[in-house]
Amino acid sequence: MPRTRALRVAVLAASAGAVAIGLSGCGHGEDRPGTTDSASASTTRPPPAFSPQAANASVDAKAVDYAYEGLPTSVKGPNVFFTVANAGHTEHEFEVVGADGEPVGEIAAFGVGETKTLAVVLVPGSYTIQCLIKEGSKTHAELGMKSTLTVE
Ligand SMILES: [Cu+2]
Repeated sequence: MPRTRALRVAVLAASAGAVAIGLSGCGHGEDRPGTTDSASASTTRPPPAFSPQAANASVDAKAVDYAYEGLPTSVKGPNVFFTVANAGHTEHEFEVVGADGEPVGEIAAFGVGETKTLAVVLVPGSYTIQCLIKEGSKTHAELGMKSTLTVE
């Protein structure tokens, strides 16, 4: 009998807590761990600058030996979401460099057959996309793996 009553009280407290937050200490306590869990889960994931849904432009490209295929010459900014597949026979990277020569975003070296994404906020202007991995004494960029992208 006491066991049944205790269970019923717990169920009532749980449903009360779910409907009206802060009515009892129990309801409040139940609400907090959920909030904390979701907050810590999102901070442990690598945070992109924005979600693919929030992109102004989505660009699908391929990295081959030694060029980028499928890159447009201009895109709408500022939120540009790149998806890059390595369709070559060696590692490649995808570095976005501003007109001032400063890198603004990068997909670090990734292997054959891999596909990586990069969410980057680009102000209007001209950008260079390049791969600086070396093949002998030359970089892939010097071998042709370099593109210009205008962000509108
Ligand atoms: Cu490369």
